[in-house]
Amino acid sequence: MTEEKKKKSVDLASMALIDKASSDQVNLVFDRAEEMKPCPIGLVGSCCSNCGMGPCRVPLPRGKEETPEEKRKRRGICGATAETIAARNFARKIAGGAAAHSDHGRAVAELFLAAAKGEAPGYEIRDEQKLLQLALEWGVEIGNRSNSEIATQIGEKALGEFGRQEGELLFLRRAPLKRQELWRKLGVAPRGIDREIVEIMHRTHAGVDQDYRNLLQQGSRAALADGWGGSMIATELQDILFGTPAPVLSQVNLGVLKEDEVNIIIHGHEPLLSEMIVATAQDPQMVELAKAKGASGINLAGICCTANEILMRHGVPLAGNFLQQELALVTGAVDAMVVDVQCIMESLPDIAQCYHTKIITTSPKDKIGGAMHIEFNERNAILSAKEIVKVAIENFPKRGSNISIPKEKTDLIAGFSHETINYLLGGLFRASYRPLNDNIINGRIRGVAGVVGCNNARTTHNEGHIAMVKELIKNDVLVIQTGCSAMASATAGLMVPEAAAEYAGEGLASVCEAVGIPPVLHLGSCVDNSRILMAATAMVKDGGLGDDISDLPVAGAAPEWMSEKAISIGQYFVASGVFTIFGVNWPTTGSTEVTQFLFKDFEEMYGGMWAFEPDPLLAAKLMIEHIDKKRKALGIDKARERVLYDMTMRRELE
Ligand code: NFS
Repeated sequence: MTEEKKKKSVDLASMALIDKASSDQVNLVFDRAEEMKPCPIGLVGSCCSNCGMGPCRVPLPRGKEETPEEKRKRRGICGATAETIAARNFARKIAGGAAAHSDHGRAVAELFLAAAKGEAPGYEIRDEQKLLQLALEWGVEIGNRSNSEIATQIGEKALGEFGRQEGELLFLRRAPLKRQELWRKLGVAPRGIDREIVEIMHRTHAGVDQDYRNLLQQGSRAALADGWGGSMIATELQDILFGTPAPVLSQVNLGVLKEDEVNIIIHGHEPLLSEMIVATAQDPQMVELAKAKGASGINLAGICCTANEILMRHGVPLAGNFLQQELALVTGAVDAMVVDVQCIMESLPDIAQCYHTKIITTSPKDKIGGAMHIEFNERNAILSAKEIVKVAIENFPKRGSNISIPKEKTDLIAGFSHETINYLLGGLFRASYRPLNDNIINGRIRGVAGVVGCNNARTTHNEGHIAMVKELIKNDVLVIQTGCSAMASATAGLMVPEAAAEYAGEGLASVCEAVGIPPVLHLGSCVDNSRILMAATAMVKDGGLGDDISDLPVAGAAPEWMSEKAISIGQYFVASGVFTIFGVNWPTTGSTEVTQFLFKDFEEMYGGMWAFEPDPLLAAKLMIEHIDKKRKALGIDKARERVLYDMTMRRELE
């Protein structure tokens, strides 16, 4: 299928707004993707711009076998081979992704520490139990100490993880023992979070590490520092500070915007300020002010991972995922869009000019030309939040008449933290993963798949996520999700308990019905992929499914990935032992050796490996095959055959 003929989205609300944008003469990400083709050399990792002699291009010769002589000559000016160039580019993507997640983790740790010391008014410890658990885990004395003293020491320890020079990250000890030993043996157990990222930047500088294997191993080390470091710190401390998510009912899609209320969209990633905006929007004074301006209230909605954070903890509805951020403005009904960091399109202020929306940046790390800047000050967060909400309210009367809010909105249940899954499956008195493991062993649940990641304008919005997830649950694979992928499934109605009967295979449906959960569980934002690592570890520890993550009948996927963060996530999934498949395109195909190393050799080293398949149904098939391979190795394949036999027999009887 050619790019031009591809549908832009499978979502009706998005399609209607794409049409509206075209009649409003607004240029969208979808138009830009059509106008600009990807550079075919950069796309496959064969372009190097790491020094001033390049950019050097080292593409594979087209349509013919390369002679050894030609291959020997396929180098950059500095002499770097196509392998080194592809591996350097890949490692730098990991560094970018790990840096983004981890800098988010650092910001949370800094706020956590300030809150513990009483220097961040408005923030307090919401989950005391989790605070104490972490204290026990990290060897922080509890005794008669106050929460504030304990949290101060935890905050200091957490911050120390970023600048740690020696030893290993504290959270590595959470992983199955066998995995920890493997990391040590392979020399990829991360020392400090910042250190591993800096080392990638050093080793990928011209003329440093010129062995692709060695580069990609450092890639694993930095990625593990993300998953078991920066991201896990973000998740854990956010839970302690803002509360650990529990199941909550909400709605998703652009239809959550309201014609008669002040609409504020919170977009970005760190829930630090957005937590305060949620509180401020409920402030009676603010609601009065909104009414004085002719609105009947204040309506908050989220985009991207900030949306997931405030959905998980407060039930704030989701306006949409990455490719819907511009479309939200096209409704003409957004009075302010507040952004912090990551996945924010620079086109927003330009589009906002066609309507009345105020785009408000809040982070000193993320300013955008044409946007208004109200800096978030954690020492006075309530004041920042009030100022922002006021700007939105004042802007409400300026709405034009060119307004169109789509009808589409779908119910979803979110809030499945690792702790909630434990509780829901095991019950209050016996919280454990035992029932999940038992149902995997008896074959009702075939396995578990983590489907995560972004949207990508090079492929039809949401199509890959929804098709893959439906195929997996149809085949009795329980799906756990985060990020924009979770939002895609939610719009398709897959995150309500009723979806089990409609879309899931008989085995999975029977378990979901008994427990009262949807067949697709929303675990949160992209830093919350650390919850997936914890869930996998809990499955190993509960027993019966091998003694390492690589033994589990599980798989991971990002069918519409686009960001460097997704590459970092994929690499830490793989290095943790998970078969991980990406769609859209693959950034190392310019080097057969590098691709082979990631796809094949990694399996021997880590038990998990990368794969690439743009067709979501074929990708789901590969995931199921991997799950079945693991079932067979565990000796539980027969159980499933019996379950299937039962089903067939029942059908014959009917
Ligand atoms: Ni994840 Fe979340 Fe979405 Fe991709 Fe961006 S919002 S951190 S990077 S686009 S899933």
